[in-house]
Amino acid sequence: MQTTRDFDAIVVGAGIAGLYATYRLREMGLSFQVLDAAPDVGGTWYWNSYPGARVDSQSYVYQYWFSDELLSEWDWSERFPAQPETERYLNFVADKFALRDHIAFNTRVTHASWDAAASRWTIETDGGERYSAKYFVSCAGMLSTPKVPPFPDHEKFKGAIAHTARWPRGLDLKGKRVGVIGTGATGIQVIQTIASEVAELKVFQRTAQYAVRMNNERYDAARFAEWRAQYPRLREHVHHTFAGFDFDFHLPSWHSLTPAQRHAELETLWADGSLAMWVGGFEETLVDPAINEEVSEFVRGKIRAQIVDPKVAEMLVPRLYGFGTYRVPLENGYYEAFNRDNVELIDVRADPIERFTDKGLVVAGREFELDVIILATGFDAGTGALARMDVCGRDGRSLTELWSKDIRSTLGLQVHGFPNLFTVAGPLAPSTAFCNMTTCLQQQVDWVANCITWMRANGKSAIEPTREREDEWVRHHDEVANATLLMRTKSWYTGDNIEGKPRRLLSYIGGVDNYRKICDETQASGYQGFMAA
Ligand code: NA7
Repeated sequence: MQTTRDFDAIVVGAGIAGLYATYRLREMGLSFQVLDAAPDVGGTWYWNSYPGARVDSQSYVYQYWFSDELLSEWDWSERFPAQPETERYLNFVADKFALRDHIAFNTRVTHASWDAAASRWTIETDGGERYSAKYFVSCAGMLSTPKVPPFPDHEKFKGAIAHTARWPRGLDLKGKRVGVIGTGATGIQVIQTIASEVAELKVFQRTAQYAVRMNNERYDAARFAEWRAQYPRLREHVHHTFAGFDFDFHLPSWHSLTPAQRHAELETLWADGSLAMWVGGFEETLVDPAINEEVSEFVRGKIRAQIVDPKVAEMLVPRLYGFGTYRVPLENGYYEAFNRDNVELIDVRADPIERFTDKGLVVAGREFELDVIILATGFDAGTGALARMDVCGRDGRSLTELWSKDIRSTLGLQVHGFPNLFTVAGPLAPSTAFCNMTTCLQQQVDWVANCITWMRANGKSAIEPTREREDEWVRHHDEVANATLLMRTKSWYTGDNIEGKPRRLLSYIGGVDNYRKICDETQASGYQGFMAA
């Protein structure tokens, strides 16, 4: 007979959030088990090992703050570190704090159900293990379920097909004929990195992007020491900005400046070469269509200036949506890659990819012969990972079914009808898209850990938001979202990249500072709006 192992908590995921949850739960003296489908720690930074993968947050704010010793021991080598360095960092943290002992790798959750009589979750895995736990903490990531478009005759292709989010380590692209499908933040990083090493690169673009030129910098010990000296300020400050970075919307109102002054401010933002161009300049860019169009035109000019062939330039200039209403990628040589003779841009908006063949793929009747097809086609964001776990809450309600009709949550942290399920980086929190991830993930894990501590101190065995509180949060979330231009654009932000997914801005856009205050108030009020028994 199958045995069930009992714990206080089951944590899913050993990425940035999961590792921190492991640390916190152990400090609290809980018995727990962490489960991760990957063979090692890292989450996003394990799976996305494609060429050119890099953090778009400044390294000095993309890290853990919980240990002074850790902060004093780890030096970042760049302003925007590449994937191998970030993965090394997470391994360093896991080893330093002996976190691996708590993690079962190569283990995927296949089912979880709430037993109301026992006030416990039963959790099953693909290896046939069965666990029982009071608390079910998902740290499964908001961009962790790859989207693989159903291209006809996919299986016929005789070369290699690689999704960026399941990158086969060791895949050698040198001298190969490579096709990249997708030009989001990921595709851009791949394309600019491999263009000079492959024989031929065919880029299949459906939607052009407003990519901002990254201003990366290598840090030597002296330069990095300047940042380390700022850690006490930074660790506090990131929780008080709009998007969890060191910068914030800081400019005066657009209309209070002359056109020349605005232009000068945009040039300064551009020169900074970071996401400050997006969530650190003029706040009105995200809400006022006329201002947004002016900023968009400024960025279009920057893009055009980098491309030699005017026809190619016009293909790469976005027009269908405004700047910042879709995740702004940072680039380092992306546009210049299209000036190379071995790189060709193919528009697949008017003429979508028809099918794969044994030799490559077909667009508008033309067959492109390829050795490798790279799918940089994104994710089922926000809800994908949890929706695939077959989570059944109170009275047998299914989270998968709920979210297939209406994506709801309370603060992105809990869902009505699912007691003791904690959804770190769940939908309707800033962490899906509008946050420097380490800021929000640590804040959310802290919220969960504090909630469990409170439950234990107050003899509560189950907690969940009331229906009314959830309605209120969803209403507030929608009000804030609808006041922005984001809802006008179709992308993974709104669930539009996945057929049949209900449309809602997946990420809370009321600001990290504001969100944190609401979370803190909820905690300070003794979880008002939540039922705890
Ligand atoms: P994204 O931003 O969702 O980009 C996916 C890209 O793939 C995008 O250009 C899509 O075009 C394209 N795509 C998806 N399906 C197809 C089909 N069927 N045909 C052609 N092109 C297609 O994912 P990323 O991985 O780049 O980035 C996700 C986040 O990770 C990023 O925002 C960062 O926060 C980190 P579309 O735009 O749908 O026309």
